[in-house]
Amino acid sequence: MAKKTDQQRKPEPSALYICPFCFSSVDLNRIHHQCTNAACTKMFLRKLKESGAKSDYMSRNLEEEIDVENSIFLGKDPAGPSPVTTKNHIIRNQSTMCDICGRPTYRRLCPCCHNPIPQGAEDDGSTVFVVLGPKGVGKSHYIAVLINELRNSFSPEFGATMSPATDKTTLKYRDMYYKRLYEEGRKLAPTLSFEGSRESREPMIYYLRFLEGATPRVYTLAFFDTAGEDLDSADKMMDLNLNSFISRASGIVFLVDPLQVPYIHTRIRMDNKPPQGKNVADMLSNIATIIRTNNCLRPKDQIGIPLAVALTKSDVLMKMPENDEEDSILFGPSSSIYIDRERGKYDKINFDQISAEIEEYMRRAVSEAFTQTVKEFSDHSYFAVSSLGSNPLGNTLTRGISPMRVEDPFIWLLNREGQEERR
Ligand SMILES: Nc1nc2c(ncn2[C@@H]2O[C@H](COP(=O)(O)OP(=O)(O)O)[C@@H](O)[C@H]2O)c(=O)[nH]1
Ligand SMILES: [Mg+2]
Ligand SMILES: [Zn+2]
Ligand SMILES: [Zn+2]
Repeated sequence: MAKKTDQQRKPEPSALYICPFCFSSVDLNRIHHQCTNAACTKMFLRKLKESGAKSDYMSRNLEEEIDVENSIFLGKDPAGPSPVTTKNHIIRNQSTMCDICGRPTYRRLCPCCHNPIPQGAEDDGSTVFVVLGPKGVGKSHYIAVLINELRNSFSPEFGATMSPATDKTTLKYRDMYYKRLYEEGRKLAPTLSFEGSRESREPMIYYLRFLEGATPRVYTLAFFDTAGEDLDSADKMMDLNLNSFISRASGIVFLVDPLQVPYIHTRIRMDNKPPQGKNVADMLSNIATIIRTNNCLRPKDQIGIPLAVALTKSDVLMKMPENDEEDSILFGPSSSIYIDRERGKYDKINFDQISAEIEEYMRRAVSEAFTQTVKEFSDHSYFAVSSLGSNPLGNTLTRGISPMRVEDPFIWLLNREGQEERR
């Protein structure tokens, strides 16, 4: 069947794709497919039944076949009472043609977890960005606001579109973040540890498509909202399999909460300060160790994954100082964070200026050990962000949500070396 061979899009042999859902390294020549022809599953099940052979895919419901791989990925027993089932027949023989109706299939699946592989994966791969930081640093609020900003502000500005990869992402974002924050105007609740909740392990995945220019690009953004305590030790990260996620990331946003930094904590005057936090240099150092171990680097080797270090809750550092002590830890009126970046392009000058200022600020206020650890990442930059724009006093966000510079780290990450500038 010469026709069939023509239809098969043969990716380069080296076209390995990191699945952002299960972090498997996938050979794009050996993936699974799904047929969108609604009749195929029924036909497949009928054939199975008629043959009398025992099959792992046979469900009680003759409309849907069992998705063994996705069941296992979600921690469900495929042979148990409630496996994951699908109305769309899955083809596991690497062919791009449906083995039931013979038509080409357009839906590509990761062979390990059966989550989708987007068009363009062979050219652009998956660009998995992770947001990390200790408990209470503001990760959940940052992710929630960032997704909203990327969709509604960044995308129109840069000629991109951002869409959720799966319905699960849509639901998770809406139910766990958007509703509470934007509709009910309440703060988010603390995130559960992965040890306790398996479902939460699944990241929210979005496709960011830049359609303009000669070569349209698609980035896969994976937002993985960890509970800070999961990052407390290298052992724990290994246990929870966070290590492969972090080690294979295309970029890391490491968040630092100024209010948890002892030097700032003791000097700033404000209500409801969070308690002082653990040493952030140790935490970043744990992350560096994990990456080196996983990527077979030696202890002194520099790490190639771009690292954006972002100071969260910057709104608290933008007030008028009440005394000299406070003056020493606040951003003065001449701070570069007040200078707007130029819209619609990567404003390198603006980012470099801010980075230099925040690095010096962190060297002084956090520690020299911290800024030294940051230098173990060959490509790094510093940022200051605020997700809410003001300090919430109770659980209700009475002053609304007015984010500041949350998208900066992403604009920087999307413009790393080897990546063409967007405009
Ligand atoms: N002032 C200020 N406080 C924030 C901001 N974002 C988060 N917070 C506060 O930090 C707390 C912890 O945030 P959360 O996102 O749950 O932290 P996580 O544990 O890292 O996920 C929130 O309950 C807020 O009180 C911000 O942009 N500005
Ligand atoms: Mg959280
Ligand atoms: Zn079919
Ligand atoms: Zn997968």
